[in-house]
Amino acid sequence: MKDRVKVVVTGAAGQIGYSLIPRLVDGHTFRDKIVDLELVEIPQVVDKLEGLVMELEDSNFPNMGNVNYTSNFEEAAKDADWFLLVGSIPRGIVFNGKKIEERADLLQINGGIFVEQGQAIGRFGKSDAKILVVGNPANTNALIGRHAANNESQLWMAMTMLDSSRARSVLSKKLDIGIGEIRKMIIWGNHSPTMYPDFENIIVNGSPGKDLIDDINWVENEFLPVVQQRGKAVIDSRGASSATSAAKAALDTVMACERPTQSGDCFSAAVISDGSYDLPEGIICGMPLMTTAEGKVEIVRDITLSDLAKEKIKISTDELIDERAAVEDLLT
Ligand code: NAX
Repeated sequence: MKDRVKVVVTGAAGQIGYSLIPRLVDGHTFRDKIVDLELVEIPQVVDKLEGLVMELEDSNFPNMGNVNYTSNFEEAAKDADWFLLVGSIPRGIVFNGKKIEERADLLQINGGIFVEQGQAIGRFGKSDAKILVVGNPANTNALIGRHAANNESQLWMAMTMLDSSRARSVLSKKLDIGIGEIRKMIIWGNHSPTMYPDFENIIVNGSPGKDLIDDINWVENEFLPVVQQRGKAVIDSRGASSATSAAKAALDTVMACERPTQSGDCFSAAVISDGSYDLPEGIICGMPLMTTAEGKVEIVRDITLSDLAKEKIKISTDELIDERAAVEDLLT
């Protein structure tokens, strides 16, 4: 009998969901495991998921198991292995009669959602469940969810893989090499324009790649701003935020956790900081991670940070500390 994995996806009727969900059951992400899906939406939207389920059925994915859709997160959470928390309330919409413009309001509203979802995950999710928060502000949402879950054996992550993919794309053009030749593209800090893509620790074709760049003006004036502002550039052009690339990044994160990391490599996601690299403790911070042969995700602890890197990372961790302060009432 084939192994099964149960995956909960929130925001399932959104644009990332549409690109993400079919690829969870295509036999690649979870290889030959049978994938049971719980698709979660808010009550106003949940019925739309009937159409998505029809499409999934019509796609004849051989590894698709049971597919359910619901607005009841607690029900969905029961015995789940993976939670992809994509759903959140975006800036600019009217919520309870008020237009949500301020970051503080955004943090509070989404924070409330993540308290409820976190409590349910802590109580009903598998003890070794992995949780990937995509919905913004992702790091602080993950912090709130993790606190509410109060279940140390579960792993909470916020997604920085898309930032890492964007950085690899820019570097591959600069160095005129294939994407696959660049490894160890670490994103430090917050998933926001303050994040720090660590060009100094990349590995190119198995060797340190920093000297291949050797152009600090390009780093400061092109690489960092292009990567940090890429999300905005996509919105300005498309009139909507990144969707297919965000879905791919979520799948890449899942696969990075599901397969052992090759020796000398790492992947990017934000996890609870434990003081490694002198980062402030108790924030969900982008860091280098690896998955062991036993399937445990750990922080990689042997990266060297330059003074330049430390200075840039501090800007991002200061922002995370400010965000934490804005939701302090949700963390008590
Ligand atoms: P959409 O607005 O298309 O979809 C979001 C969906 O979430 C909606 O259908 C909404 O009804 C649902 N939702 C809201 N609250 C919910 C709740 N409590 N439970 C279940 N569902 C709920 O947004 P989409 O483009 O799919 O983006 C989703 C989130 O990803 C946004 O917060 C966006 O900012 C964030 N992103 C994060 C990225 C990252 O790298 N971490 C990159 C892409 C993206 O910007």
